[in-house]
Amino acid sequence: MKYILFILLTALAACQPSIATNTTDAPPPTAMAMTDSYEPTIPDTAWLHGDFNGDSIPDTAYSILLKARVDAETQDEYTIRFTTQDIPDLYAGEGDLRLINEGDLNNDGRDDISIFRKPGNGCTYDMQPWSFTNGKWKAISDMILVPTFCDYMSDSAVQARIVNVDSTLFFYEPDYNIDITKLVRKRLPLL
Ligand SMILES: [Ca+2]
Ligand SMILES: [Ca+2]
Repeated sequence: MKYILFILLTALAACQPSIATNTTDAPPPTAMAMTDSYEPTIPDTAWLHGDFNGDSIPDTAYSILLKARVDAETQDEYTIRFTTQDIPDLYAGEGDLRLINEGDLNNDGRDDISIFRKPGNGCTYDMQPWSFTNGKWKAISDMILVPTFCDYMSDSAVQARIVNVDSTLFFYEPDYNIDITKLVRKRLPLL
């Protein structure tokens, strides 16, 4: 009986109309696979001490990889986490980063943090100072651009880009009008 059933199924299969396939139009399976290759890099970062909530107890900030880059055209995505539980994450966005303790930029008695981020292309980093205010992270100013001309900048050199002079905040940028090897001081655009 099983043998007869097998014969019938085989005959039925043989009678099925053949399905025309056009293999020239169909993308090969490997077309969906990523073909870009890249070398993973170690982030500039990643941890920082300070008293960010003003309770006189030292806090530690450290970067956490939220989402890894998927190819050479994208960047890793990070958030900043804190050892102190009542300080929420500070979302950092995409790009390898370094954390800078700016001291107290906005005169509220708490240390403030600048996030110094590596660009996807080129050598112009971006930088933005943040303050922990009323239980939330608040940007102190707009993001500023920091052209590095592809030279390494020390932590102290990065920190010196934003300064508090008599309770007024300034930032330094290359003098694009006269001599880009020199820095000029400008008012920091506060938010
Ligand atoms: Ca603290
Ligand atoms: Ca502050």
